[in-house]
Amino acid sequence: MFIDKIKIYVKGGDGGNGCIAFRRESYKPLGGPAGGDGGKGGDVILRVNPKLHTLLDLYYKRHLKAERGRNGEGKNRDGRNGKNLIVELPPGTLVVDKVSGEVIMDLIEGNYIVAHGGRGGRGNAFFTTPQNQAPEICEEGKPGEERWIILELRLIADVGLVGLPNAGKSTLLSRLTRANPKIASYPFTTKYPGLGIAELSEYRRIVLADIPGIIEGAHLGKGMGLEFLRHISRTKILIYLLDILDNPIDAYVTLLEELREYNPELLRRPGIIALNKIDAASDKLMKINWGESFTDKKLFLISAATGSGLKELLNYLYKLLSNEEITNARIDVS
Ligand SMILES: Nc1nc2c(ncn2[C@@H]2O[C@H](COP(=O)(O)OP(=O)(O)OP(=O)(O)O)[C@@H](O)[C@H]2O)c(=O)[nH]1
Ligand SMILES: [Mg+2]
Repeated sequence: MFIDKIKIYVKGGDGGNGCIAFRRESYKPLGGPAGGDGGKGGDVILRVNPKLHTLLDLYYKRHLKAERGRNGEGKNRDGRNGKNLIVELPPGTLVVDKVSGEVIMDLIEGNYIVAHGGRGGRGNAFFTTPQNQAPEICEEGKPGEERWIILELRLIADVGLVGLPNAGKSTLLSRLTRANPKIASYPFTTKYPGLGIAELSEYRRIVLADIPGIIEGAHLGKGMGLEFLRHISRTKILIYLLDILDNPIDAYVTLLEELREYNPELLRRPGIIALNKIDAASDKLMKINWGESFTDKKLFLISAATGSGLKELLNYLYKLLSNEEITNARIDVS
């Protein structure tokens, strides 16, 4: 199961209560106040784990509470702090407040405290003053913060593959990377986005994202819809992958229309066009001057099946990616 959006409840631990106590010592008629402070409640901490690629773990556990602080005790013993609860998430998880709809955090790396534990209450020892040597007051611990949040995964890839079903997106991914996506001659073979890493050399690598096929009307929910497009919302480059055997010009127009419906910004993203399956194309098809039809982007003729044209494609992608003006789109955190 691939889970890429989930609603969870998080709560920091409550603070422990302070304590009212007095020292009893045999050689002193009256001991001083000796109530310890309550411990602080644990925080709920979101932590990025680059090895994770789905939110699946959270699917089974959607209420997450950190430990409460222990109460203070006599003999000035402070209560132990509650343990933090660490929630591991894949890189690229967007954290949204459910109530306000506000983006709290775009988790790319590191940690983030999403619900603070409550402060511990102070024991009566704290309230001793020259005027009041035996205070009979203490504080209760503060409750931990609680909130509902929505976690939304957006894969972080350099290049996103967009195309109609059966264009050969998964075949291309499997050819360029070690990823092993399902490939078949029926539409919508790919149901979930997947990533692969193309290694050009030791230091030159490109992360590619394969997503489900897009059809006309996808923005109205047809086929697999367009929800998964959020996974390419961060990519720096799009490859429009078109089946040369199956009206590539119409396919391209459909793709542009659907992407525009989803987010017009995607159309401004640097892109290239790859006409796929040239191994199976007739001489007639191969003689067409495709460059005249696709003038807005650089065009490649390739075969994901035989590998023809892929070296040039990768090198060009790498050159584009090295251009510093192109950076991963980050999500605005307001
Ligand atoms: N002859 C030929 N067939 C190819 C080539 N690339 C892919 N195919 C075939 O096209 C069919 C669809 O390939 P997929 O890689 O599953 O296509 P997809 O774009 O991922 O399709 P969806 O996941 O359904 O959107 C499969 O039968 C592949 O074997 C190619 O370069 N040449
Ligand atoms: Mg596929």
